[in-house]
Amino acid sequence: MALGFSLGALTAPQALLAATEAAPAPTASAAAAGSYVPMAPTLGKGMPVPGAIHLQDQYSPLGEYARWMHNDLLLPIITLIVVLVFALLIWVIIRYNSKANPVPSKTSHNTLIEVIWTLVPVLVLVGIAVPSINLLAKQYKPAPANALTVKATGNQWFWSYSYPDNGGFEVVSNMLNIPGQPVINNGVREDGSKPYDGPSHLEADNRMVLPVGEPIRLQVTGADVIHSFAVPSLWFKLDGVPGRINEKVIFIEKPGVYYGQCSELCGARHGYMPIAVEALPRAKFNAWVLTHPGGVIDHQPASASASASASAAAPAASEAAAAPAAAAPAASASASPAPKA
Ligand SMILES: [Cu+2]
Repeated sequence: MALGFSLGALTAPQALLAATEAAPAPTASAAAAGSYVPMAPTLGKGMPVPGAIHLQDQYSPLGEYARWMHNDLLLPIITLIVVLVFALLIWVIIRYNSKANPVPSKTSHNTLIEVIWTLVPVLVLVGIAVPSINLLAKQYKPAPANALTVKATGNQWFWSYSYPDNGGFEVVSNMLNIPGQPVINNGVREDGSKPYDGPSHLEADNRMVLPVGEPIRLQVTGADVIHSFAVPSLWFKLDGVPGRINEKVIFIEKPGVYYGQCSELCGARHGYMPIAVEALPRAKFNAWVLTHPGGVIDHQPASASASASASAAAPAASEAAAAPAAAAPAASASASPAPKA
């Protein structure tokens, strides 16, 4: 940010020009804001599929690493060990039973064999521990200071999502009603009544919308009892504990809709608090933010773009120039310290 401001001072005349050009942006962004339509999910992506027995396809770097570790490291090692132990057992049963081997050997020590059966398991455990501890450490790595913060609160029995960096608005997310069944939660309409609805029991009336391609600081808490925010395809699970905030980075590589559920038994309707995460490119995320009353791009009010001072507008103006794809909504964020286009 400091660099941004010093750059801004150097490029002040262009920044003024850019700020002038950005002036009509609120109207443009308002139009863009009105154009938000929820994304239709891709069948089988970010959701469970019938008959599947392994981890869901992963859409975050940590998830891909963990999936590699499970599929290509742990499963082969486990399979080899099971096959080896089973073969040894069969061999002992057949070759050394009392009929086949009436006079048993009196051997009580064999140094070579003892060294092997101590060393090999140690090496196997070290081989598993290195990537395992590496994954654990990566999962605890905090978000960068300028990362977008989003907060998920578990309630009996729905999720609410607030966006403190975007004006503090809150999205209440209820499960859609199950077709042909009485209203079981607080759902406002039936699943399948809109073309973009996902699977029943997993789709929500208002999704958690996040930008793709950037680390997001996701904070999780509980309003009443312990809940757990879990989205398998994004390799994210974190308990929401009343009176405390847990946080972890969520990073989504590709746009899409990703589903999860509360994963801590939290009461009678625990099974009816799904999580629907819609990941959008930054510009579309910004447009979605502006559909909410009081919604602002990152920390700065959208209306400040017209009146922002040249120095404050400079960082965003230079960012906007560097990223034409950011379009109108990002331009209206002129005073934002770090709009991540
Ligand atoms: Cu819950």
